[in-house]
Parts: sequence; structure tokens; C-alpha cells
Amino acid sequence: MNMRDLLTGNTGKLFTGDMGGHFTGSGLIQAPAADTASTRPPRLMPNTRLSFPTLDEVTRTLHINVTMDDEDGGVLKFKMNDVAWDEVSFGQRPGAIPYLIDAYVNQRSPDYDAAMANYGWDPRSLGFPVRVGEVIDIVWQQTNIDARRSYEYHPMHAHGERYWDLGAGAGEYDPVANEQRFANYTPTLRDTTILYSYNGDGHENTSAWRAWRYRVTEENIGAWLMHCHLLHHMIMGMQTAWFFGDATEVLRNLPQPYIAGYLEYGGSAYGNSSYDPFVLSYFD
Ligand SMILES: [Cu+2]
Repeated sequence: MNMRDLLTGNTGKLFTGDMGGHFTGSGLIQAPAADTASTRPPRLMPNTRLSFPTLDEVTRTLHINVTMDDEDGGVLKFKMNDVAWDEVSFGQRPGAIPYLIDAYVNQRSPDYDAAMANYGWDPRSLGFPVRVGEVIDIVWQQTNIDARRSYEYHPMHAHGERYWDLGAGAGEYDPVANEQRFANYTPTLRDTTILYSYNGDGHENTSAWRAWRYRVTEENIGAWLMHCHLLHHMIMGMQTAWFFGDATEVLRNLPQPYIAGYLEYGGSAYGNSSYDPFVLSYFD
């Protein structure tokens, strides 16, 4: 096994064969029965975002193709709809600035119209914007037909908000057929589910999908990463940066002066050798 194989997880049966060959189910877990809700502590926020939207409420379906490619210089990168996102290459772009700092300092967030014309992401910021009010299905998909052999298993992880896991399968995602599984069944909220590969078991030449559903409201706006949780895939670019809502809505949720100290290093949120960090205590 060479270094490239180690970095890409190309370890043969150990990774792709085992997962594909033995996995036959949908990977779905059912939400707990409604009567367990009464034992939970009261919520601090309204939970309109946490009622499962059915397919007829979905306003946008975004397919994200996972591929592998050589960047200039022969560096192997994972790409999601043709964009590789990692901290180093993101930070080296001219004018690059973290998403929330950009929102507070420049009142700017990923451009929605530009993203709609570019496979879901904004070319300036590399961010995937979603508007408040959208119900979005995100379909991660990969194929083993790709000569670059991106076909592996990926534990896909989301920050900020859990999603309804719509399941996984070989071939193409069929929203209507898949939705029939939810007639008497509510998917549970997850933050990590696996995009499988399906080598073997009669799936020698196929594609694979994993689908998630989000309802974006005032309650989950922000900048969130969604990425493969294998570290070697992350540093190869298998990450996506999302912006739920826009800069105006982010500032309205967390206005000044509460965030002032976060906008520069050495500010009051961090403290320094001459003063303690500024702390707001809610539970004293
Ligand atoms: Cu991965």
C-alpha cells in the first residue's frame, strides 16, 4: 500500500469491500414515539424547525456529486459539486475571510443568486447559501464509474442543526419512491450518517446516495460545516460550508455589543494579560 492509497482510504476490502458487501439496509433509524416527548425538559426555543416536512413541502433538492481530482501540482482533492474546501486553501484565497466575520464586518454572506447559477455554491465565498423558509433536500451522491475512484464510504457529518435522515441506497435517489417509506414512519434527527459504497452483492457498477432534509428557519441560521468525518478526506477537501439565512439575519440574532469581542484577536471575548474575558452569565 502506498501513501496515496492511505490518504484516500483506498485500502481495498478493508474499507470499500466490507462496507459495501455487507450493507443491505437503508440505514434508517425511526424517531422515538411521540409520547416520550412529555418526559423531556422544556425547550428554550420554539421548535417549528423540528416538525418533519414531507416531500410536498420541499422547496429545493440539491444533488452534491462527490468526485476526486488532481489540482494544479498533482495534489489529490475531493470535490463536492466541483469545489474542494479545506482551511488552508480557503484561507489562501485573495480576500478570504471567515463567514461570520464577513457577516459582521462587511454585512456580507454567500450570494444566493450566484450560487443558484453554480451548482448551489457561491464562487466568491465557496459557501452554499440556504434562505430562511426553504425546505431543502441535500442528496450526497457518488459513483464507482468515476475513473478517479472516489467510490468509498464517508461518514457525513453536519454542524449547527441536525437533519432528518432520508436514508441511503445504491443507484439514483428517487424522491417519490423514497417518500413512501415515511407514510407511517418519521425519520429521526441525526448529525452523522454514512454515504455507503455498494461494491459486490450484484452492485459491481453503480452509484450511491445519502439524502438529508432541513427546514431552515430563524432558529437555525448561521454558518455551518457539513463534511466527511474521516480526517484524511477532510484535509483533501471533502467539506462544504453552508450559510443558513443571510448576514442581516445573523446580526439580528446576535447583535452588538455582545459579539464585539469576537471580531478581533485579543478582544474582550478572549482576554489578555491585562484583563479577563468578558462573560455573560445566564444561569447565575
Ligand atoms: Cu470521506
